[in-house]
Amino acid sequence: MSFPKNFLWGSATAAYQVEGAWNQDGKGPSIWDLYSKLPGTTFEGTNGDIAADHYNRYKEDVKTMAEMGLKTYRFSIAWTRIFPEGSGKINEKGIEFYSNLIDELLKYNIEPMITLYHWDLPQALQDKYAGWESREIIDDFVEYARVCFKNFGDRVKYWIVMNEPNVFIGLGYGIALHPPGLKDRKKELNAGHITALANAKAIKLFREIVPNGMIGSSIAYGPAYAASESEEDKLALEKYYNYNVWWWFDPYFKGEYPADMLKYNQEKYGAPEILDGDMELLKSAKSDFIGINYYCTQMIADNKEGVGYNGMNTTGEKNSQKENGVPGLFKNVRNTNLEYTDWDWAIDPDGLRYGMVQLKERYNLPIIISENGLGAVDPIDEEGNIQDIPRIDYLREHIIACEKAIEEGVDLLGYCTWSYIDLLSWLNGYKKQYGFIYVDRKNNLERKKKASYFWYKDVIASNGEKL
Ligand code: BGP
Repeated sequence: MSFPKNFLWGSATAAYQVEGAWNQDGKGPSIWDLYSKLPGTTFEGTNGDIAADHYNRYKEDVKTMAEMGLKTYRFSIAWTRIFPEGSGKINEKGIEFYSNLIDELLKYNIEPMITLYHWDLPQALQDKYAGWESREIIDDFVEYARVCFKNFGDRVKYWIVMNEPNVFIGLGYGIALHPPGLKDRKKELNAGHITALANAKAIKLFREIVPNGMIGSSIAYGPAYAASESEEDKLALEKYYNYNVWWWFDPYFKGEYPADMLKYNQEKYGAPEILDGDMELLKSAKSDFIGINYYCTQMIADNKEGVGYNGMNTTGEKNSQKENGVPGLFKNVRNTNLEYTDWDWAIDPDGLRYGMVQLKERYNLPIIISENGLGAVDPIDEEGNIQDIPRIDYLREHIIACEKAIEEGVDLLGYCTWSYIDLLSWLNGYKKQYGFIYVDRKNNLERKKKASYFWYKDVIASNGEKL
């Protein structure tokens, strides 16, 4: 069992969650800068104004990445640092920051991996034309992508266009947990389609500007099982996949929608609106890899009784998650075979292996795991050491699952943990930690390496032999 020689052992963050400096050096406000300050939107009113202050401390952070031996660092660019108003005038200070970060990484032979869109839409574009609801965003997004490709494409090979369109559209337009806070299925379907068009256009432009680069998008992936052998549950599972999973992967990686679900959505909601040329555009944009963010699997059951959306555990109180579902199609139930985290996410390493094999069979593309990790409240002992053993156990098991998937023929290019450093969880605050590095929020954001930091260092040094 072994990983390929040039395997990209990595770790990830995202601008809004780690950078802070929310209005420094000409940065414009994003939808999250405003939304997180509305009462009741986030856990205990937390926001990313300061976050881990990575914007001002990136050199210190990159230094510890280098000591760890990290092969790749995945980070996102804040659109509002490059275009404070979303379009129009460029903020040179924003270009300078990411350029310096890239150079700093390359100085230590860490491969930068850029995410172009990790949810922090310029508020100006939300105000101007309702952001992802309007096709006007496509050209503004592609222009932003062009400026990034031009400025950083000489040094950056790996690019992720969108981070989890299924999450930011689903939570933004389906269940009102993210900005713009709507519950409107028709808008959700249309906005989702617009993200796919923007992704495709950006990929096509990328080919012209960064001919030797590699590009894809990352989807939040929740492979699933049927709750029983009954025909009803098996059918519900199929509906779950077409509604929630392939609905997102297919337009991004095959240039089409699952036919039955397209029919269903168009009959029921009159959406997505597909104009002439849309499907040709989707078909013509080829990704180099599929990005997946993997945390857990789902257990799916029939939902004749009509269970709808019943909220999400954002407090870390285990077992507080209620059943959620889409009436008439399926519902998510507890999987009694698995352990759950305090946020009620099923811990299922084998689901990662299984999920990757499924993707290989359906799309036959290389895969990058752009996120995988354990959100937990880490224990600190009397000497102030952070023995985050559950995180080590979680990552070890998932890395073993990667090895197995590789043996089964999956072309896995890299594995990024979420997250490199403790940072803001959008809805769960700073309480839900994911990092290798602890940030002491009571003590000037001082950094401290956790047990998992030293463990992952050995994993990388042994190319996955020493787990
Ligand atoms: C993904 C996001 C990340 C990150 C992660 C953990 O959906 O891409 O930005 O937040 O999930 O999720 P959470 O912070 O909700 O625990």
